Amino acid sequence: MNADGLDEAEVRERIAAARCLAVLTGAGVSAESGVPTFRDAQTGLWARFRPEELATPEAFRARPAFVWDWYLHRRRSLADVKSNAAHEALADWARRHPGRMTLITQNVDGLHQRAGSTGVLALHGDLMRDQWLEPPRDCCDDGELDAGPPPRCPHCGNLRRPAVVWFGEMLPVDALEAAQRAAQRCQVMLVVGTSGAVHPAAGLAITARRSGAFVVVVNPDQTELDAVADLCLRGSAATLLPRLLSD
Ligand code: BV8
Repeated sequence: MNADGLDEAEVRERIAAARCLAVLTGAGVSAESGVPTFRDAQTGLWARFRPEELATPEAFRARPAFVWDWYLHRRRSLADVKSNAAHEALADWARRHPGRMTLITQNVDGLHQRAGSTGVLALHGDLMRDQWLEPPRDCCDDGELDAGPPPRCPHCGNLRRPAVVWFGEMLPVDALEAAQRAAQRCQVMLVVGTSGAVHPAAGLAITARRSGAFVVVVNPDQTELDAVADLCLRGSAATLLPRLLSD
């Protein structure tokens, strides 16, 4: 067996022995479903912008229709997308081992939930849902909207926006606190398909390592969390996760 085989065997043994397994995923876990990652080049009208320039409250307030259309484009591209073997391996393991996995995702594509994962800690929100831009008044009713784009309250003009966490916005407190608890308590953390560039999500791997967990990066490329990991398994999520989580 080559070194990688030994590494995978060690990770499988540690997962089998772990009372608590935490998994932190990023856009790479959806790559094999055909969903472009955040680092992939944007397409079409938005090609000349980096996501960090579009996924902000300032960008939305400055160009609401342009940013709204970017989200509509991303929603439509998700309509026919299927979860892949990585999402399914995670959902299947959690079903076989109730209460032992905490799945934390930075993704907003809903593919973990589509694969059957429950209790997913979605740190960056949900691309398929909307919310009010300003705190809603009595007149704001999402059943009665002017079309826009973006859709708005016909009475006070409050805009609808995607229910995602933009850069510069706080993460949902309950999800983040639950993720931090899982990072502190787990014996093993798998860090799958993330460049580790976005905080505070990426910091969860540091918390896990500092709390004594065995941290494993699963990624075909180098990441900003490689130095935090005990082991880096170079490969794709849809190939490696079914092997690491088969028991
Ligand atoms: C906040 C929703 C504070 C929107 C997203 C330090 C501490 C705290 C904050 C900061 C900090 N430093 C900087 C910040 C600010 C900022 C930040 O992190 N900026 C970065 C760019 C430096 N963070 C924030 O603004 C956060 N908020 O800190 O608030 C605060 C406090 C008080 C009061 C007010 C505010 C909010 C961050 C959330 C941003 N929203 N998404 C939308 O989607 O439109 S983040 C976005 O990036 C996506 O969710 C994405 O998932 C995420 C991270 O990217 P990755 O998932 O890692 O994806 P990426 O493309 O980078 O990498 C893909 C990886 O997959 C690669 O490594 C690739 O090799 C790999 N891969 C490819 N194929 C495969 C694969 N892996 C496996 N298998 C494959 N087949």
